[in-house]
Amino acid sequence: MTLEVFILNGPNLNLLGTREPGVYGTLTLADIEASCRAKAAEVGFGEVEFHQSNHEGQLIDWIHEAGRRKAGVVINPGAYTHTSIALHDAIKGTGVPLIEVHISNVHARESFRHHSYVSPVAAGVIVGLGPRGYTLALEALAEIMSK
Ligand code: CA2
Repeated sequence: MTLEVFILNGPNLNLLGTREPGVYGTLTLADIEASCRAKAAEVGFGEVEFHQSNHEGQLIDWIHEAGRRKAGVVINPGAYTHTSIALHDAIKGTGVPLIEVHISNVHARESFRHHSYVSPVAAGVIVGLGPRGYTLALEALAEIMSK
């Protein structure tokens, strides 16, 4: 069976590489997509859907689609991490295997970034390792999904 992964990015992550390099580094989302596609192929994913949206409902629709297709999900939910019960419910309701990624160390930042609605329904969380978090998440997800 072909392993499939959805790599989802939430609000403002389309701005990566253009501002706040001290917090988010200099790589663009297109750079991250390229390294994710290479890593996904290396660890055995036959299909990759890579998306970004500034809209909560669109992210939820992609999680539902991943669920229907029995795909795994790597998600950086951006600020929706800290606000979205709807995202929590979508992940719980579909049962998708999911890894949450944050480029910055949210725990070393403002207190409003310390709580995540996604973490309790994620298989794992990678925080503060920069864009490398995405490829580490793909390695872990491939292992989880092949069990
Ligand atoms: O560290 C992360 O990956 C975050 O998910 C990024 C979100 C933030 O709200 C989370 O607390 C942590 C923000 C993404 C905004 O990205 C920008 C990139 C460049 C310039 C401005 C924003």
